[in-house]
Amino acid sequence: MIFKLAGIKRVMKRPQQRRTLALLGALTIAGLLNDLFAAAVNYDEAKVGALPLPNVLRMEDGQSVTNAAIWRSLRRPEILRLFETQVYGKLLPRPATQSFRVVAEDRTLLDGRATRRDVEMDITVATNGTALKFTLILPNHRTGPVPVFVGIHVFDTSHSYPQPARARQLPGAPKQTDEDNARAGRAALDRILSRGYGVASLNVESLAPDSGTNYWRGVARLYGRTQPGSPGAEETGVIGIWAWGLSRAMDYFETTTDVDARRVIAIGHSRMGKTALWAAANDERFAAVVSNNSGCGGAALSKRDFGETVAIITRAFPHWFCGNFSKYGGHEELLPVDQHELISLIAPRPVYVASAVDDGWADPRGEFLAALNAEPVYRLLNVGGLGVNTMPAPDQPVGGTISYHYRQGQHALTDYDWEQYLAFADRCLSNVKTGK
Ligand code: GTR
Repeated sequence: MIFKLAGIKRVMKRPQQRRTLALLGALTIAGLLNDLFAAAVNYDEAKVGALPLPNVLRMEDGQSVTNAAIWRSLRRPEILRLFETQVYGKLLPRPATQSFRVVAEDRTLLDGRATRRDVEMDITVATNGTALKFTLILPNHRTGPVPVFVGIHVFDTSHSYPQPARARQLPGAPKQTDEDNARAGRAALDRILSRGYGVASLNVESLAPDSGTNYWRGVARLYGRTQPGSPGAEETGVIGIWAWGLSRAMDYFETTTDVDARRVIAIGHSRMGKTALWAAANDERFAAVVSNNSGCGGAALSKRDFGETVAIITRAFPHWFCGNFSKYGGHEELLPVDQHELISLIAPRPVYVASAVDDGWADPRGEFLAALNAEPVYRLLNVGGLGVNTMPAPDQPVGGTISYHYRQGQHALTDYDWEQYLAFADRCLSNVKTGK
């Protein structure tokens, strides 16, 4: 033993070997942690569990919701309140003072077929202020106000060719050059604009940076947060702040004659899909919403143990939610609300939920089931719903006022997705009264 210890000590004296041992130790610990973590993620449908979902049409006190009036006056506010107190935190109030400035406008985008407009929103709360930034791209062939898709980071606003459909690259795939990206960006934009839609993207930096230590330096600071730290029990998390930002963009759309504010669709991929759903649940000015691969905390049911769970997401991203949400990690049976009820808050407005085959992390079946279980509210409000009971095969879009598809491929917002969303928008916005 003494000999062994002496041997190790001798080795530890040599810097190169010391580093190697430290690295091996770190790798083993990281490996063990990875294995533990991987073991904790379930991808087996047989092991999902059978936690019952809250009945969207039954009040907490057991009363049935039998008509639209009870839904509107009692049950909808009750569900909204549960999401505010247990999942996302209550949205911040609208700022007392806000104004908009067009800081740049380029009418020559896409060989003159489009206009790019960079807007800053000056916001003041008490004596503190900040400027939120977003970029709006409009088709130049418009004859009146256009419908618009709006989301957070729907495209990279710093790029000269915003890329609304850039798919995430598979590891090992040939690296995309700037030129490839520019080409993909142009094609996607062309598709959206030639169909008569505008598209707008907000930046998170001045709204709420996506960081547990820095998120509070955005708008939260104006509303009283003075230091880092995870959101308190019912305090607005970052998803709530981002959703609030989408409503500020909507405020701008109401002031500009180029956008038809009655035909604005909130859209988001992944964490921004969660955001789009929560924004539209709160702000009924959004005519419709698209959730692309939004997963846990978005369209996927929390009470299913498949892919990312409440425990995993609140550990990795505690700043996204109000503090209370983390209590339900591993105790989902206690959660008084689930994500089908988030979708029900959108009713009677159209909603599109989309999943991808290679995106088990986001639990495609959980996303489909949330859409399906929101349907009773859509039916109560006489606007139809999903129209199917079983999950469709890949690349077979289904639905009506609630629409759904399960696309081949990975976690991304792709050309295929945009094609479906444009058809959905054409279909469902044609009934909305247009114009200003
Ligand atoms: C993941 C997170 C998901 C999803 C995704 C994304 O790390 O676990 O909930 O939001 O990020 O936004 O791309």
